Amino acid sequence: PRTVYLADYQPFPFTLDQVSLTFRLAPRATRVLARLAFAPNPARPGRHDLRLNGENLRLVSAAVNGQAVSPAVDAEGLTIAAADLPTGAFTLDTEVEISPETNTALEGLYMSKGMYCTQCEAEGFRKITYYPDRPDVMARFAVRIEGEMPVLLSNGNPLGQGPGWAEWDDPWPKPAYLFALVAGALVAHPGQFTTASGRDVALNIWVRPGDENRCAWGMEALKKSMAWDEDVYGREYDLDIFNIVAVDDFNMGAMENKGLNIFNSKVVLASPDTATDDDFARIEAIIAHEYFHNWTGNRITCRDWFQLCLKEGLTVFRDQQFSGDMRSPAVKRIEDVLTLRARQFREDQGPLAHAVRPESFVEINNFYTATIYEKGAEVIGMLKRLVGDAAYARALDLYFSRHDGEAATIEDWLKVFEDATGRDLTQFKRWYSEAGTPRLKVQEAWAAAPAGGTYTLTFTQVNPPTPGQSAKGAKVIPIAVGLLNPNGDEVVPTTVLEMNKTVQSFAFENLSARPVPSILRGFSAPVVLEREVPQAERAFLLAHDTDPFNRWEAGRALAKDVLARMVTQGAKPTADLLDGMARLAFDDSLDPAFRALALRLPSDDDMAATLHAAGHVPDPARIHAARRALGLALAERLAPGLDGLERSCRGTGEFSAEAGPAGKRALRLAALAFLTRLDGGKAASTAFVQAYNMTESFGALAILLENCHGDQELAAFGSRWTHDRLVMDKWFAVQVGMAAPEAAAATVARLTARPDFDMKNPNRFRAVIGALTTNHAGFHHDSGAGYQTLADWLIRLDPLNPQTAARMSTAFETWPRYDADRQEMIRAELARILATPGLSRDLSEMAGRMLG
Ligand code: DPP
Ligand code: ZN
Repeated sequence: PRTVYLADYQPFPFTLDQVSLTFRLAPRATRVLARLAFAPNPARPGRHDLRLNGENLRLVSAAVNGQAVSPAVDAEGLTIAAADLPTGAFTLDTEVEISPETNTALEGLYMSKGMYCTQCEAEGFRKITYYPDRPDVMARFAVRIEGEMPVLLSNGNPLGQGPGWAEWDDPWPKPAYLFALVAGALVAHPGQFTTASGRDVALNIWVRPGDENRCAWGMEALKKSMAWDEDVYGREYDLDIFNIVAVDDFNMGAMENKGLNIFNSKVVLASPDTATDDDFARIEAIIAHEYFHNWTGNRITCRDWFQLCLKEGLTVFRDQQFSGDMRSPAVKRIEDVLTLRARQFREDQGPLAHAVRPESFVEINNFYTATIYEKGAEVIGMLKRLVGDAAYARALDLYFSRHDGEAATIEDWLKVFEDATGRDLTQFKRWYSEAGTPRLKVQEAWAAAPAGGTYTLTFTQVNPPTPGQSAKGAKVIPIAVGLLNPNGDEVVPTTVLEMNKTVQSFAFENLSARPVPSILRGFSAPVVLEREVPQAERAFLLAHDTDPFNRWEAGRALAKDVLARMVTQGAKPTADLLDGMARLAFDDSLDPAFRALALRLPSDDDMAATLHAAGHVPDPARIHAARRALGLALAERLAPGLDGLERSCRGTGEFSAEAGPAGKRALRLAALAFLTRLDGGKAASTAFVQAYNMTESFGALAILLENCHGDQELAAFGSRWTHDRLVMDKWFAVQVGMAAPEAAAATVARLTARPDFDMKNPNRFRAVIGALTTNHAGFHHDSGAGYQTLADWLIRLDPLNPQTAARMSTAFETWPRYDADRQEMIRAELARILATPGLSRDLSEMAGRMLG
């Protein structure tokens, strides 16, 4: 397979103003008629062949300016020689035939339970018609759909419709990856929004009949997002209609197609009965994310796919800001850092590490990663911290006014900040070009003096090598620091230190006593802090830090220290940790959501990474056992107050998915989990029976299964929800996720043999096989059964859906952490995958990179 390089970028030789498409829908023989109005691109002087992308298309006819032509067709597209083209502007008409019903890759035009839908990002449009399928070709689209379906949707504004047809017109130029079409027997949950400048916008969430009562939350989230983007970024919606469609078979979460967002039904449909609080929060965030793309992604798009973080990093950053504003900024920040460490740090520390803006790829679908998305968002957060809120706002205004309607680059993005602030961002740009997580070592010095002492922090940054990048330069690192007095008072409020050298010192003068530092407040940079901290100091910060993130971080670090010693030395949990956690658990002045997060122990995978970084070879079984033991010790320490805590957090009255009540439910479940360690499952069984929403019902079930109870409840849950595909995904996932280490692979075998396991549905596949990969001790069981099971299923899925198979293969990326036996077993599975005849470009790129 061919490698694509950033350095090879060239503009497309033709401009394309207007696209007219006609779809004649039929499950196995859809006809697509395309009229493309090309003109020579002044940016590429001379005469050029016309090369269009196209895959799995049957060309019926082609004509240039109305004259039939016979282009050269190959497996990846068609070519019309320059000599066969007019010298000026011309029109190309093509007609192709495609088969949506047999399209199991879920890319291009496909069918999901009788409904037609599309997914074109990144390179799916080439499976619909011959086209310059690249984001820097932006055109206006007019679409006519002919088909016997009651609802026929595309991008833009509706032009007209009648029985069996509809026409749409999108006035905003867009790349083909934002094209969408939906046709089906759908019903709308309608809404309405009036923009700041008075434009009335019709809103709809389109679903299959029966799902209408699960749309209200998504609709509210959409309205909140529209208002927030006006208030905070000054961005208004720009069409008369905004449609969202829920689809059951979808590879990703959702897609920001212009005016017609398509969502995996899992991240838009919700009712209190069927969705957990986590689902509600995720739906709110993803609705916002896709809506925000209308400006950051659609109005300003990416010049090429190497710039993917231009839209994704910025849009993730914006959706994180939004969720923080809707909920608790501190809790949201903690959750985002947990995700960053669990997914991005893990990626950055393994064979798949790549830069936020990579320089080459084989299959672009493999680069929709935590690095592009989450680290891409962190880089923007650092930029904002360095320039300040006001300058950030000025820079964004300039970005929108300067680049509206364009396909932009990271250079354009940084230039806007340089012009708005006068700052030189040359060094900062390393965050985009260099992979890897910097390590930040800290040394302290204290010089007492009668008039006031001086406290000096010296930081050393280490930028470890990653595949293909051995030597790296110093990064610009914003380090937010606050200092506390030994009595717990803050003597220096949060100050952002700007580090730009490999070793750098910062002094704080006139202090009355040696302070306790709170470093990297709010997680001000995506780095690993390396500092030997006595447990007593962590306990002090857990009790006194005024920065909620670092307060949580202190507890987290303490728990990791203790767990690491339990694993490596057979140590016992310390009073510092147990007492600190108990104080926090019962401190009613704190936000329940924050307390629930603080009581959550580091995951097995997190501990494996932590131990590996500290020079140990992590043993999954011992980690699992230590984490269980720490859970029990905490339960015993908390025991006197658990019952009361659980009771005081019970809900009363009407269900609300807002952050306040959700936080109480989270704390209640945390208490219930500890109680279950002590009471044989009594309290959790009662909670399961009395649950009046999915959060409590599913939460109690998961707690029971985690503690080897709950057979009866599992059966009851399964029979109650047999006909609900989204809830049944939870039923599948929890069994695998909570299976004992030695039973995980067998649980997968049992569940995949069921008739309702459908590997073609990505949600169901992820519910079962994905849950195996997150059951750390089960996946890494020393029998190798976990590895073998995953490899078997990836090999089976690959011919049907390479994108999802490749994504899930990243479960193997942590192999270098483990012992020689496990390394050998994983590498053998990767080699077996790689040797499979006819393997997709997607999965072979991933397996190859992981093998190194
Ligand atoms: N662009 C989608 C999103 O991240 C994914 N393809 O919103
Ligand atoms: Zn996105």
